Amino acid sequence: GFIDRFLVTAEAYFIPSVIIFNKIDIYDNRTKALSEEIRRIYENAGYECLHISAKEGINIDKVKTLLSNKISLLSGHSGVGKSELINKLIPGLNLKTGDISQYHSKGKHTTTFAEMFPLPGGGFIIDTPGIKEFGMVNFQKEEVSLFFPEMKKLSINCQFNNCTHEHEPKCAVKEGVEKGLISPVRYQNYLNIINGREMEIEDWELD
Ligand SMILES: Nc1nc2c(ncn2[C@@H]2O[C@H](COP(=O)(O)OP(=O)(O)OP(=O)(O)O)[C@@H](O)[C@H]2O)c(=O)[nH]1
Ligand SMILES: [Zn+2]
Repeated sequence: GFIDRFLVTAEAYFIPSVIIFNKIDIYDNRTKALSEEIRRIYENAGYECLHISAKEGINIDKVKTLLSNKISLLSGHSGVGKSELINKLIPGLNLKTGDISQYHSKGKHTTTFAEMFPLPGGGFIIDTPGIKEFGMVNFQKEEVSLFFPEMKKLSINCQFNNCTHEHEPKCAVKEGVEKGLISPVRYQNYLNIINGREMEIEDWELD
C-alpha cells in the first residue's frame, strides 16, 4: 500500500521514481524470490528497480549515477537503510544509523526530520524520517488511474472516458487485470485509494 500511494503522488507531480531493494546481502531464498516477484510487478508498471546493499556497497555506483546532478528524495519505512545508503553516497558524513533489533520493540526512529545533503557527484539528496503512514492529496476518483502508468495506458480503451475501472462495463483496465497485464496487487491498491480505505496491512510484510 505504501509504495503505491507514494508512486501515485510522485506521478501527480511528474516526479520520476525508482524502487530500491536494500539489504540484498541478507536475503534468504524466500526473500529473494519475493523481491523478484515485486520487481516484476513494478517493472511491468514502468518503474526502474534496483537491488542494492548499502552496507556491503553493492550497486551503490548505480545509485550514484541515478542521483547525479538531480535533487532526489529518499523515502521508505523506518529501518530500511536510508541513512546507511546516504552514508555510502557521501563519505565522511556519518549519519547515525539504527540498530534493527530495536525497531520493533521500541519503535526507534533514528531520523526525525527531513534533511538535504549535497552529493559529491553533483546534486542533492533529501533524507526523510521513516514513514509509517502516507497521507495523500485528495484526488478526483476519475484521475487516480492516470497516476498508475500501466492503467493509464490501457484506460484509453475503456468505454467511458471517466471510467473508474471499478464497476463500469467494457473497462479495459479490468480486462487488463484478468489478462495479467496489470498486477492484481496494484489494482487492489488502486481500489483502496479511490475508495479512501485506510492503508491495509502490507501484503508483503515479512514478519
Ligand atoms: N545487512 C544490512 N544491513 C543494513 C543495510 N543497510 C542498512 N542496514 C542496517 O539497517 C539498520 C537501519 O538502517 P538505517 O540507515 O538507520 O535506516 P533508516 O531507513 O535511515 O531508518 P530511519 O532513520 O528510522 O528512517 C542499521 O542497523 C543499518 O546498519 C544493508 O544493506 N545490509
Ligand atoms: Zn475502465
